Formats: sequence, C-alpha cells, structure tokens
Amino acid sequence: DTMATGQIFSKTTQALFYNYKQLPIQRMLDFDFLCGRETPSVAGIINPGSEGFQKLFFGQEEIAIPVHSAIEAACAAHPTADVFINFASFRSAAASSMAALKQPTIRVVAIIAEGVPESDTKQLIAYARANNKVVIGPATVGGIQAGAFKIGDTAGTIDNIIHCKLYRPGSVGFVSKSGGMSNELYNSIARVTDGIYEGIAIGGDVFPGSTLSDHVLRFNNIPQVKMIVVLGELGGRDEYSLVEALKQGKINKPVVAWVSGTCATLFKSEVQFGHAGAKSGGEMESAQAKNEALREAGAVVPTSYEAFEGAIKETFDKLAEGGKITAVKEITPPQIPEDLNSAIKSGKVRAPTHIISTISDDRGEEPTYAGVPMSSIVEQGLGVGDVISLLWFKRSLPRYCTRFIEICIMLCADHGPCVSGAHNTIVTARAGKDLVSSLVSGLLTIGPRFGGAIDDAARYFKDAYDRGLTPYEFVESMKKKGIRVPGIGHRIKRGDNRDKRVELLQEFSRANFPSVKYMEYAVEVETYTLSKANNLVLNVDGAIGSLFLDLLAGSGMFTKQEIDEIVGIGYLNGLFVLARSIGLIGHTFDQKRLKQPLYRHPWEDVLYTK
Ligand code: Q5B
Repeated sequence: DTMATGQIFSKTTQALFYNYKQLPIQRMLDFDFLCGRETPSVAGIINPGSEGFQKLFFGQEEIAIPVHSAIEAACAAHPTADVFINFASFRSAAASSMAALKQPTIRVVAIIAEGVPESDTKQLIAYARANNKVVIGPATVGGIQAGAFKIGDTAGTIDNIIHCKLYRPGSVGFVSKSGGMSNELYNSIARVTDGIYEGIAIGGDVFPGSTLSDHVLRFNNIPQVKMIVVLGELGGRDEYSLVEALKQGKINKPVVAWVSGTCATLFKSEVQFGHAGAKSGGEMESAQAKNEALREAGAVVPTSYEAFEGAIKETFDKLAEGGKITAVKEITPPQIPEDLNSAIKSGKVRAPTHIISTISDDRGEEPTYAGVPMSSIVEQGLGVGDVISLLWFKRSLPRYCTRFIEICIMLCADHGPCVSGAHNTIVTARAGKDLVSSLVSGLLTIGPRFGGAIDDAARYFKDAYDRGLTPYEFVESMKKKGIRVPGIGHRIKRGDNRDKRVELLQEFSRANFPSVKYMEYAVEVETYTLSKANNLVLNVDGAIGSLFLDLLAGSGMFTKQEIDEIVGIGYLNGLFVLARSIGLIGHTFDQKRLKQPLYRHPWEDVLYTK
C-alpha cells in the first residue's frame, strides 16, 4: 500500500511533467542540483502535439529532456518515472490525470490546476483509492521531500529553499491545505526545529485527492519523521478524520496543529476565503470547532496562529531533550549558477558580443539605415539609390550619385535570356526548383567573365591611370601578364554596334559628374583595344567600374583611404548582382508562367568526341 508504507518519494524518484512549463521544471532541476541528486527529477515532458527535446540546466550543464506528445508514450519511454506532475489547465486536468492514473507505472499524481470540477475529482479519488495510488491536489503547489524530490514550484525560489534548509532532511512531517501558507511554515519550521522531512500541500478544494489525515498517517509510518505539523483551514470536515485517527490511537508521534480562519467569526455573514473549500459551512466546519476537536483528541493546538511556531518549537525541544532526535548532518549546498541574462541585467557580469554591426538597427521605435529613420527616408521621397548609399556606403550621397546608382541598377536589370545568368535561372526553374534556387543558380554565374568584372575594372583602371600609364602601356602590360583587361570586350557588342547602356551611362555622367577622368581614360583604352579587335569595346562592367571611380573621387564624399577600401573590398560587383537579381527573378516567373518542361540540351548541339 503506497500510503501505508509512508515514503512516496526518494532521492531517485523521477517524474513526468505534463504541459511544458519552463520555470517550474527548471526549479525542480535546480533543487535536484542543490540536493546533490545524481539524476534529474524530471525524466520526461509531455506536451500534447509536440515531440523532441527541451534544453534545461542541471547545475551548470545543459541537459536535453525528452518531450513526448502522449502520456502513454512517455510512460513507456520512462518506466521508472512514477510521479506525474500535472500542469494542465482546469479544463483538461481531470482527463489527463485519469489517463496518468491508469498507467501502471504511475504511482503519484499531483494536480496543480485550480477549478477542476468536483465530480471529476471524486472520480479521480475513487480510482486512485481502488488502485492504491496517491493524488495530491487539485489546486496545490504540490510538495517536497527535503533533500530528495520536489514538485514544481513548491517552496518558491532557490533562495527560499536554501533559507529553509530544504536541501537536506530534518525530522518534521508537515501537511497543509494551503500551498502559499506552506511556504510560511517551511520558514517557521526551519527556524525552530531541525527542519522538514517532507511537506505536502493537499490543496484548497472541497474534495482533495488526498487528505490531511492520509498524509499524517503516512508520516506516522516514516521512521525519520519524529513529529508532525498540520495546518488546516476552516471549511470542510477533513480535520475530523485526523481527530478520529488521533482518538483511535493510530498516530503515535506528536502532532502540532492549527486550523486557520478563526477570524471568520468576526464577520456577520459567511465568508468565502481564497480556496474553494475555505468557507465555514456551519459550526462544525469553523476553525474554532476544529481546533477544539484536535486539541481534545490530543494534538498540540496553540491559542492563535502567532503561537503556532512556539508550539512547534516546544514540541521539538521536548523530543530533542528526550533523545528522540538524531542530529542532522549539516551540509553546505552547492551554489546554483546564476542565469546569464539575469546576471547581465543586474550588472554582475559582462559578456562579449559575437557580432558587430554598423549599418542598421531594428531595436528602436522604427528601423534605421545608417542612423536615418525609415520614416525620414519615405518622407524625403528618397529612392533605392539613397538606400544603397546608406546601407553600402553608410552615408547620404548627393542626388546625382544616387541617380547614377539607380541608372546602373535599371540598365543592368536584365540582358535577355541568352546570357549565362538568365540561362542558368531558366534551366533551374524548368527543373521545377523554387524561386530562390532559380535565382541563386543564375547569380552564381556572375564572376570574372560575366557581369562580375566591375571591381577588377575599377582596380586596374585606377591603378593604370594613377600611375600615369598610357593606354598602350596598360593594355600591353596586361597582355604580358596574360590577363584580359576587365571591362573590355563583349560577346555581341562591336565597335560598330556599341552597347547602348554604356552610351547612356556616359551621357549621364558627362552631364552630371564634376569629373569623368577615369571613364575618359577607359575610352582611350577602348580606342586602343578596338584597333586590335572589333569586339574589344568598353563593356557595361568597364563603364560602371570607371565611372564609379569618378563618382568616388569627384563627389568629395570619400577620403582616399575610403576609396582604396571600397575598391579593395570590391563593392561594385554588388551593383550588377543586385540589378540582375531583378531580371533573374523575372525569368523564373516567366518560365513558371509558361509552364515550361524540364530542359534538356539537344544531342545535336554537343560535339561528342574522344
Ligand atoms: N580578348 C567578355 O570575350 C569576354 C579581352 C581580350 C584583352 C580583353 C571577354 C572578357 C573581360 C571580362 C569582362 C564583362 C568574355 C562582360 C557582361 C554582362 C553582359 C553580358 C552579355 C550582360 C568576351 C577573343 C580575343 C582573344 C582574347 C581577346 C577578349 N577580351 N584581350 N582584354 N578583355 N572580358 N566581362 O567574346 O588573340 O584571339 O587569343 O573576358 O569585362 O558580362 O550581354 O553577354 O549584361 O549580361 O568570348 O553584358 O571580352 O572573346 O574569349 O573569344 O577572345 O579577344 O584574348 O584574343 P569573347 P574570346 P586572341 S559584360
């Protein structure tokens, strides 16, 4: 018989926790660590509808506690976990508690919810009694076996647990109706005795799953419990079963008891206190009557709540004097590591950040780009060129610069389906891939030959111009090194069929830039390369690369070092990547809209050779 044998928990008891609640589970694990438990007291979590693991701390280490979606599965996975801690709401607590009671592995069910229908609780009680199982609650914080096992939030914070020495067993068995008041009593008992052995709050409902006398009788059978403290409450007749047990001589350990609610007589009408069961139904259920009956039956009952602690002390001291108390071995519990977030908040520790960021901030009332609030960007009627200036160059640039950036984006947005990027995107989209896959497969072709020559063009033109090389010297030195001049040459454009985009960029910048010296140098280079071959035109990459040098140098917005950094890091291919993304996205949609089938290149178009 679970109740008769006394002990319902031990230092190896493990529980299943129903409904994931981070804080009470962490508090249980912190208590475990304080007690020096080897295994965590929570073996598994049941969270209807989800499975996996929850990370929680066991001392300084993180552990992964399995999460199960059903009670049956959790019990099967953790057959030695025999306590079921039910944090379900009052709506589902009865059904889940019954399901747990029906599991052969579950021995004790603690129900935290308040407001469980009384008829449901009665069924739980009947089933538990018939099957030799223990129900604690409903409407309770649970209970604690000092130094061994704790249910949920019982005994409050770690500081309180340490203060009340609940990390090691004492000699007092304590049972209370109220969970809140049990904290108060843990404190009193710690002050005037050698501490709690076990404390249970049975809950404030009219029909508790287990009663005050159930636990008192159980404590009577636990050899380590030398005295019993009971805190009852007005309302209900539970205390009378304790009176009966005392009268029948079933309890041979001193019982110190108090039934709270004596003040109810000061009110003219019936008063409902916090708990569902805490109302005085009639004379018999009053605190006075119950205190009197307990006193008559042989319990030590003080004259007021204030005298309760004194009565506990007196009873304990008598036992101690009589040599009935074995001295408790005092231990210093280990320190629970503080959570990083709370330690940082209180200024106790500092932690290095892992990322540094300077271009945008989303923490305030509205996001900012390089410190400029989004509303101001919209109100000023700024455009995508300004946004690029803020996010790439971390400054607002003059209108002609941002307009130039926008023209680059517009002119490079697409160049038909035959170029490398579009081709890859089309093939990918036709293979049934999604937008992002189709887009990036096209973007991945951007590089030294296709679209990604802007940075190198800027680097080489800048170096050649700044060093005063003639176009002849520059081109021939590149040839010697076996490097193609970036920004020169095109697959279809010719000396007599210039790239319109290049002409448009040149027109705009000649009209708006303070200086276009780098671009004019590129044109001189083009004049020389065209004399060698008709396809060696200044291409769109070369035009953008040289003109961006003019923008950087001529706008007065960048220092020499900043220009070197921009060219060195290579910002400018970003313009082509950004622009061509627009076209590649369009090609993806186009193929999907046209419901094009899988692309397969024709055999006839491949030279098969050995
Ligand atoms: N030769 C672009 O070449 C291309 C030379 C050169 C000296 C050069 C080639 C090149 C530099 C990289 C560059 C950006 C691969 C291009 C773009 C965006 C696009 C694309 C679109 C869009 C084309 C024939 C002869 C050979 C070569 C010599 C060629 N280029 N010499 N410097 N730069 N340029 N890329 O036609 O003596 O016969 O051996 O690498 O700036 O990508 O629309 O398509 O918007 O999507 O394949 O505009 O110029 O010529 O390789 O047969 O060479 O010319 O050494 O001489 P091709 P190849 P030789 S804009």
